[in-house]
Amino acid sequence: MKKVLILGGDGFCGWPSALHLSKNGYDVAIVDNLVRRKTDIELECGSLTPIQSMSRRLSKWQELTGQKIAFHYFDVAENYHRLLTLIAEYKPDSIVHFAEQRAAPYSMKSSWHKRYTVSNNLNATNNLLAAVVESGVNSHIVHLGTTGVYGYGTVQQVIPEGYLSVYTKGQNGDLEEHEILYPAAPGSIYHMTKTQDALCFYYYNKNDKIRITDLHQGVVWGTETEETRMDEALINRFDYDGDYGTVLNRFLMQAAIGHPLTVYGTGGQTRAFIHIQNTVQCVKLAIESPPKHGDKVQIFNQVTETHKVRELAQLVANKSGAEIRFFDNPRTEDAENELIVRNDKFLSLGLNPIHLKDGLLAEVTNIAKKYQHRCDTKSIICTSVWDAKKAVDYTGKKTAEGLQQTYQDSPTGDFTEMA
Ligand code: NAD
Ligand code: USQ
Repeated sequence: MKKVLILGGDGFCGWPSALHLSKNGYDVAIVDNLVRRKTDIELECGSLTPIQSMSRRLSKWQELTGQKIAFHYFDVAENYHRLLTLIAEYKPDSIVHFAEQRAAPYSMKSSWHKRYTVSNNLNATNNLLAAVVESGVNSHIVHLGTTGVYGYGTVQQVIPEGYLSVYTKGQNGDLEEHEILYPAAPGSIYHMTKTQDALCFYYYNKNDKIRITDLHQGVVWGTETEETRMDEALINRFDYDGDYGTVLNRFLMQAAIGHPLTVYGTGGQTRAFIHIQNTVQCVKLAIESPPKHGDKVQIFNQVTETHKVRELAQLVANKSGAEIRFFDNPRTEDAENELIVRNDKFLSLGLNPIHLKDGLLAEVTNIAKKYQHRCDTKSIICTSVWDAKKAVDYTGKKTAEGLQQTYQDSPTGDFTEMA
C-alpha cells in the first residue's frame, strides 16, 4: 500500500484530500497543528459548517470505510525533529504540503500577521525539504502553491505552467534560449511566501535531487466532495469571513442569507478557479505522476476556468436576486486584468474539469442556507487592508485607528486594539 503524509490535513483542501486518497487505497497519515481552528478563535468567527474534532472525524471515517488515518499533532514550522522522525519512520512515498497560512487578507492585517505568515510558511517548507534530505527517504513532495505567484497584471501571453523561455544575446550576437521560473509578482505577503517557496524548491531540487511537484492552484470554491458528503461528521470547513472566505463561496453564502454581494473595486479582477472536488482529484493525479529522479521541479497549473469577479457576482445575483454592492477595494491590485492560464498538464493526465454549474452552485447555497444560523454577519465585511492609506479611505466610514489592530510580539498573538 502506498503511503502518503498530508501536512495540513485538517484544513479546507487537506481534509477532503486525505479522505479521497484513503478511499482510493492509500495509507494516509495527517500532520496538523490545528492553527486554523485557533485562528477561528482569534478572528471570533468559525467555519459556517459544523466541523468536528479530528478524533471524531477519523473515528467516523474508520467506522464508514474500515480505513484508519493516523493523526500527528505538531507544528511543521517549529518541531523539526518530530517531522524528521516521522518521515524517517513512516517512509512516505509522497508528502502533500498544505501546511501554510493561506489567506492574503489575514497576512496583511498587521506587522504581526505579516511576520507570522512569512515565518510559518517559509519555515514549514524549508523544514520539510531539510527533513526529507536528512532522512534519506525518497519521498515525492507535492506542494500546494498558487496561481497568484504569476501576478495579476494583464500580459499579452497565455500563462505557462511555471517556466518561461527567454532569449538573451550572447557575446557573438547569437540568441541563446534559457528556461527560467516565470517572474514572480506577488500581490500580498501571503502570495510572496509562495514565490519564496518556489526558490526553496528550486534549490533543494538542484542540490539534493529532491523530487517535487508544485501545484499552482487558483481560488477554490465549493465545500463538499464525494467523501465528505458520506456523513455530516465528515463535513468540510466553509470560510465566509472577510479574511479567509474566498470570493465565490462568499457570494453564494451572502446570497443565501440576503446580504449584498461584496464586490471589491470594479470587480474587473480576473481570477482562476477550481472546484474542491477537482482539487482532490488533482492531488491524487499529481501523486501518481511524480517527476523522475534528477528531473527539475514539476509545475502544474491547477485551474479549470477563469472569471471576472463582477461576472461571478452577476451570475449569483441572477440566480438569487441578491443585490450587488461595490466596495472600495481593501487590496492593492489592478482594477481590471485579463488572465489566460494553461492547464494542459492536468488535462493530459485525465482531469475532467468541473465548471461552474447550477447544481454545484446550488449545493453551496444549500449548505450556506442550512447553516446560516451559524453565520456571524459582523464577520462578513473585510477589515484587513493593504496599506495605511487604504485604512483611512476604506469605505470612508472608518479611521485608520479603527481598522488597525496592533499585535504584540507574543507567541500567543495577543493583541490590543488601537482605539
Ligand atoms: P487551511 O488554512 O484551511 O488549511 C491549512 C492547514 O494547515 C490548517 O489545518 C492548518 O491548521 C495547518 N497548518 C498551517 N500551518 C501549519 C504548521 N506550521 N504546522 C502544521 N499545520 C499547519 O487552507 P487551505 O484552503 O486548505 O489551503 C491549503 C493550501 O492550499 C495552502 O498552502 C494554500 O496556499 C493552498 N491554496 C489554497 C487555495 C484556496 O482557495 N483555499 C487556493 C490555492 C492554493
Ligand atoms: N474579492 C471581492 N470580494 C470579496 C472577496 C474577494 O471582490 O468579498 C476579490 C479580491 O479583491 C480578489 C479576488 O476576489 O481580486 C479573489 O479573492 P479571494 O479572497 O477569493 O482569493 P485570494 O485572496 O486570491 O486567495 C485565495 C486563497 C489563496 C490562494 C488564492 C489563489 O485564499 O490561498 O492562493 O486564492 S489565487 O487567487 O490564484 O492567487
